[in-house]
Amino acid sequence: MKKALTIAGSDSSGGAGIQADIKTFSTLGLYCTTVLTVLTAQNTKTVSDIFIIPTAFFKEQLISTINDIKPDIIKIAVLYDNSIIDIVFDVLNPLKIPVVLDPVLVSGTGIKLLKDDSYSNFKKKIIPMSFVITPNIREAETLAGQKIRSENDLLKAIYKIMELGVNNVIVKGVQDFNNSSKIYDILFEKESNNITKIYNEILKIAETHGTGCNFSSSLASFIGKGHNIKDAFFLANEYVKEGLTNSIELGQGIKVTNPLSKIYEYSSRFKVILSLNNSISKLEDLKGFYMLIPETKTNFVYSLESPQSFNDVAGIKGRITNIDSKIRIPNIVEFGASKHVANAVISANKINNSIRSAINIKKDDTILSVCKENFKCSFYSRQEEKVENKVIEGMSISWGIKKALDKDPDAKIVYHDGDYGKEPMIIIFGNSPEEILDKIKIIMVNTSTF
Ligand code: PXL
Repeated sequence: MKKALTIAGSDSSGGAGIQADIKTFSTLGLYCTTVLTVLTAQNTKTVSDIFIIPTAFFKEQLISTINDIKPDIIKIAVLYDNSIIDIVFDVLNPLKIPVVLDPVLVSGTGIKLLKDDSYSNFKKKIIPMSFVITPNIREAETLAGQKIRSENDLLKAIYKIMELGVNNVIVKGVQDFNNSSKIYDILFEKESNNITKIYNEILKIAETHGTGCNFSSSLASFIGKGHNIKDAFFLANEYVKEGLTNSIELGQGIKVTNPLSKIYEYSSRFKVILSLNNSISKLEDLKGFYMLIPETKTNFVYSLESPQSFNDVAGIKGRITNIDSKIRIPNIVEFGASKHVANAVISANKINNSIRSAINIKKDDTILSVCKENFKCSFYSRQEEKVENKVIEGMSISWGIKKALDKDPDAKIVYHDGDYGKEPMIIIFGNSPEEILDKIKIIMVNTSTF
């Protein structure tokens, strides 16, 4: 496993700083060691205080960590003052490990994260020991000591920064000088004289907390894994976009990027499929279950939390059918495989968000009375549905489930009596497929079908 070292500040709100670095390095498969420079007390609106780690302890963290765990890549962000800069230089410069430098000068809310009297030391010692530096446009202006108002200014600023002794410069969040609706990041490579620009949609970049930290730590991850600077630039851009698209509103201030969103999504999808498959094989063993299968057959579904579309609901491709007393279950469980029962769960979840799983079964008098004796039931009548609604595919079910659960939001079973050409049906809801199975067993025992 590749190992990263990040030298950075703590962000108590969890969106930026060391917290962002740990999430990003870990997501991208590197082991992340952390040496803290400052602790910030902050939330999504402001940095209210800052505590500087005592110099001797900062040094102890660094020495202790790297003497044992030798990093493949180093990321440096908040350094705060001269004493920290001197230690970082003295300890790390001789090691010749590639450094990704995120020159964090002030927090998003304007608190200084590098002291004024430390700029020159920072430029003299830290920039020359770095493989790449990743300023945003304001940081680039400060480092180059000039305003950037045109493409020409930008190139001049990049040259000035390179002259400080770093071979690769990435300036983030440049508003296109000819078209204000466009924004780009630019990489300048000294060795090849190559310029690479990546255009991104405007708005998103500047207004989300943690973007800069996630960018530099993902860039460091890809370089640490052996990519060249240009590939790492593209890959980091994609990674940051993903976190931005899924950013979350945590507090009253700006949104926070969520670089773990893909990991959560994949693992949730995997768990849903596993659990549904497990319950389906148990259902297959319930010999009398065929008696509960309606003419139009059965589907069994399980959704992610707060499902929004069919693609958030796993179901059986095809349906559970029976030939006489033999149950046939196709062994393909997929997201998006069910329409009708999936629709029922999507609608039910909007009213009762603990509902994530469902199965449809036959409605006859015996089955219904057992359901009513054992569970809270509600119903809807398809005759009450407006014709305009009936003609839209899939609308009847969402309309009906809403109607039934609005009457009784705690109901776990919803039924309807059918309509012209529509079979009456019972839908059993639950939090999980296991819960649905338990209900099926109770119904089977009480209808003597077990
Ligand atoms: O995003 C820059 C940054 C880095 N590190 C820490 C921060 C901030 C911005 O607020 O607080 C600790």
